[in-house]
Amino acid sequence: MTRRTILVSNRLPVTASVEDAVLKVERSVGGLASGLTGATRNSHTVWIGWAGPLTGISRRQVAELNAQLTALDCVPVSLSSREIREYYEDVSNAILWPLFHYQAERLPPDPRHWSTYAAVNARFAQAVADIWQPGDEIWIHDYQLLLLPALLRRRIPDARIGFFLHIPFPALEIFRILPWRQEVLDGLLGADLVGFHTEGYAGHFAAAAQDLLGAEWKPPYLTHQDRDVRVGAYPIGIDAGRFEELARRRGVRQGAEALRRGADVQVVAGVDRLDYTKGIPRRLIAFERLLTRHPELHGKVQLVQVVVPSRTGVRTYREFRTQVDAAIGNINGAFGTALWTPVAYQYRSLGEEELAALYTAADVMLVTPIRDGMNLVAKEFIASRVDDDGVLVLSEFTGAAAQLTEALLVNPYDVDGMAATLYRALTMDRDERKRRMRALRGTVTVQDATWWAGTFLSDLRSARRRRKRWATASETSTPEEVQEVLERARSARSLLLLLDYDGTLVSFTGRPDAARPDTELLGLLGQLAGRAGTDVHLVSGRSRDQLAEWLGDLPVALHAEHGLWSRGAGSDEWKRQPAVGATPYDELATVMGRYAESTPGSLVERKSAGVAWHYRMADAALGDQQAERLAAEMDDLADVHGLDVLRGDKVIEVRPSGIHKGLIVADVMRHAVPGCLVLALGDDRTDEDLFTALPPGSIAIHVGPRESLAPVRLPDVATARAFLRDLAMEPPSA
Ligand code: ADQ
Repeated sequence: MTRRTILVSNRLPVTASVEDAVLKVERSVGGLASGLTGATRNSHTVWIGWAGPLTGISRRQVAELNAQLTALDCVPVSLSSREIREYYEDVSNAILWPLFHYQAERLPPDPRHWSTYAAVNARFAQAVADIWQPGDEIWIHDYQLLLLPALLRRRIPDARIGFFLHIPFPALEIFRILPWRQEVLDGLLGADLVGFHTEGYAGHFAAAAQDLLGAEWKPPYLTHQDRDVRVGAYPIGIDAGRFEELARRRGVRQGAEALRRGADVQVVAGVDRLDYTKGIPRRLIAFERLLTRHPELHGKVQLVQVVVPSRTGVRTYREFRTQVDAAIGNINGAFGTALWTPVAYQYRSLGEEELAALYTAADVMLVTPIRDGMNLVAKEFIASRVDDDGVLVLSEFTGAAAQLTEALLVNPYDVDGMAATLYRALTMDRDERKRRMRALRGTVTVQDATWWAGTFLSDLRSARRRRKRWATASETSTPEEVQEVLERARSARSLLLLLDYDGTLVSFTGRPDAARPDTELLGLLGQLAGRAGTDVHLVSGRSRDQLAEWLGDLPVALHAEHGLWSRGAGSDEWKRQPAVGATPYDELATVMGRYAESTPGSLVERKSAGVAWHYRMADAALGDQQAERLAAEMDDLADVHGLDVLRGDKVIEVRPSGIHKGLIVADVMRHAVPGCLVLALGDDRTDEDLFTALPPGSIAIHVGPRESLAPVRLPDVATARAFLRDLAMEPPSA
């Protein structure tokens, strides 16, 4: 049976209309839908949600609608108009939406109708349970369905359930305001994976679960009531290829020309849903400030502000519209001339070509929400700029700001600053514009909708199911599972391999220096490093000298002493991990020196990270006694300097604390191609640190019989090498 992905969201992704008494239902395109098309190639997607208000539809047409929805793999959940008012407008849009966007003062004085919200969530649970079959995975979306994961967990304990929040998850002090905060946390913790746009939101959620429920947080898992819930950041992407294609169309290019009306006027664009979170009023003040400060720009710049009507059923949204209309009227009244309208305002939804024309016409795109989960407009603008030009001015309070760091970031509450940044954007030289836009395009085109959905679903499939469940030796992965991983790795556009050495690539030998790489291994590593789009990193506990001697001629990056030292592929220069504190060598050596002098046969060894005192050759009783005293003395020093005191076999070693293989991951990722797939292989306890530090969507493979948190397991070194050989070889042509 093929696996199905059941998507659940408030609205179905369809647009229904009745034209000339004929009912038309079309699947609407959007980030989620297009991302899934790419990410679920081997599974089948079913969508559950509300079909929309469809007022005036006849009874016959309702039956027709249902038939058409079925043909599109959509399952409608019907909601009464009272339910829509109370669940959707009163709770979702008038309580959860403002609060999660830090607008606590917009909450109604007496928040009500939670029971309707809960009842509608239960209705959705019923609809999902009705169609769920073993093997199906469930992916729930957004703030209207916060209770659904737990409701479903109770009905179908075995289901794989993922949840993604499209809006911010606020800081604890804001979230605590919600009268139903406990219910919301309990609801979300019914999932196996809870995803957010940014690490910041994920951290807020974890903090709330710890503080309000007493959950335990060991990233990436929250543990509560004996269940593990994976939590992570999955920044949503867009169908970038679609916008590139639109931007190249002739009609779009002509539309852009018409908007620019000659080269003399610079176009500043704003495109938003009409929502108080999008920061339109402050943006308008900033534009006005620009015109006041720079009279030379009069007649030379125009703000094209397009606003799509939204939530017209909610009172505050209607009031907000009046406010925006008035502000625009004031600017045009104060500055406009017969030949120049400073703000061209359109209150309507644009077609995709019109939208692409505006994006490509804009010299500057102003995206200045006071809070925004991600903001897709910023990404659509970037994807449309096939000319590598245009400047993005972006609010630091959007999720996008965490990703689009080459934009000009602004604090939308600092109106003066925003006006100054807008001026900077309008006067930026061509080289800087292009350099920034090229970098932005790299992010948006790689971390696109397919990447987003693929990463989320892959983590959902591999999320840990039971508390502290360590896979045992008998549970090696099936050939199908290994094949699936291999396919994923093969089809990744860029691949980053993090490989442990001893026990993973070579078997253990009696003497450590006998584990020298054989010709076959050297050939295999060379082949992997030569594979298109592939970077190979060796991460080992061995010393720099040993790794350099054995593997230094290969084009692979080396990480020695559990990540304390790193050198790039093809470089001879080792760099010390900056996160690890300095070693107070002299102080340690002085203290240990005293012990060496008073304990005949013992000696002090200075290592690259620490200092060790060896007493194997000393009198056994005296050595043990001295070791006790030295260790106690070192414990005091350790507290002061942040050191670890390791009591080994006839040796006391002291080194900076916090050295582990996971340390290198952040550093390696900073230099990696955005969106690359990370695949790590390791065999022992030190590799578990590496696995835990991997970014979301990575693949961790454990080699050998030990226990491990890695979801994929290979029995031994020979199988690990065979796996890497398969990866290095071109896939057999179909
Ligand atoms: P939204 O709040 O709706 O989404 P956003 O991400 O900007 O905000 O998406 C708006 C969409 O509407 C864009 O695709 C844009 O093209 C379109 N749009 C806006 N104005 C338009 C107009 N005048 N005509 C036609 N189309 C228009 C929520 C969260 C966001 C998060 C998304 C996805 O609030 O933070 O990025 O979900 O997770």
